[in-house]
Amino acid sequence: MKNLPKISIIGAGNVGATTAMMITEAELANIALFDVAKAMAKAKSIDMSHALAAKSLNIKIEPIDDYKGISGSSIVVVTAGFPRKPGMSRDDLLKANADIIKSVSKEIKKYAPGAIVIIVTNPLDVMAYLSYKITGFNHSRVLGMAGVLDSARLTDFIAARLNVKRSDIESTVLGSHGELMVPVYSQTMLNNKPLTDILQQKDLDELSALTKNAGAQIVSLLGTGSAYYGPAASVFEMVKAILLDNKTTHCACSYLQGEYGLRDVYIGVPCVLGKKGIERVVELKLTKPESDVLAKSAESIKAMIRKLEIN
Ligand code: TXD
Repeated sequence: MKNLPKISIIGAGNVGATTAMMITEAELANIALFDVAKAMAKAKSIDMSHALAAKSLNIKIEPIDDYKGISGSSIVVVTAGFPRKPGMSRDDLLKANADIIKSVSKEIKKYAPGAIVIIVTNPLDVMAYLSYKITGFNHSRVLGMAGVLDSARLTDFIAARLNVKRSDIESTVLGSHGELMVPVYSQTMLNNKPLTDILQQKDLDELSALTKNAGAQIVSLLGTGSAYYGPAASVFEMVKAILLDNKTTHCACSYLQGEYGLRDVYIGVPCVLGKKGIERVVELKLTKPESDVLAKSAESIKAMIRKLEIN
């Protein structure tokens, strides 16, 4: 097997397993896969190993039975938890998933103290904060995935709307992963031209509504479970930037210490990703309405954090 970095994925459900497949297909890292449903994690690992064999790839996916198996990981991706059911908001998952994130974070602290942690479990911003508190890791090593996905969704809607290439678009979506996400059109570019110069406010509002509703639309169409190809591809992009030390900018859920006028909260902002995890937060110039929504978004995250009584 190839001598590559090790990534552990906690939660071998839809997002976790799809992420494992994408990372190994790209020959980025060997994977250790853990789930409370141990037989399921084992079954998926075996099946994915067969897929890798079919593609003649010498990458390892191994199921692990306990948390000792995560030791030596460069990155731990946490997707363990319950997904939304139709009609549920991301916040409805708060208490149930907080218990899971608490216990998983304790194990990461114990067995992978040098790892970078990428939280995926919803409600994302709150779970990232909780993991930061429980692991006690430097905030640069605990981040959440949502902005890459929300930006990708916006990109897809813009490309369809304007009939242009996705690769010519660079979207920026900040804020919480939910109703209060903040698409920043002054910083969303089509061939380096801001979208505010291309579309009317009414069109931009429509794009925002589509982006905000994208997750719920998939939940309601699926009937059980929530989106996973888009989420897994978004985790993959973050993992790649970190492992390859790309120092590229991605919207990610990061701890803020005064940036954007916000403090002691995890929220989606543009971040430079590299081998340290979040190398730095990029401060964009926002319009007053944009920064107002961002502040509101931070308030709603803080209100949920208070409900958990972490400190
Ligand atoms: O943008 C984003 N951040 C998101 C977040 C996009 C998509 C999904 N989002 C959230 O990720 C979703 O709302 C859930 O909270 C998680 C995982 O979503 P997924 O679709 O992968 O859910 P599954 O398929 O139900 O998988 C979750 C797995 C499942 O196999 C459980 O057995 C396992 O988590 N699980 C655990 N594993 C380890 N340890 C514990 N304690 C545990 N509890 C459940």
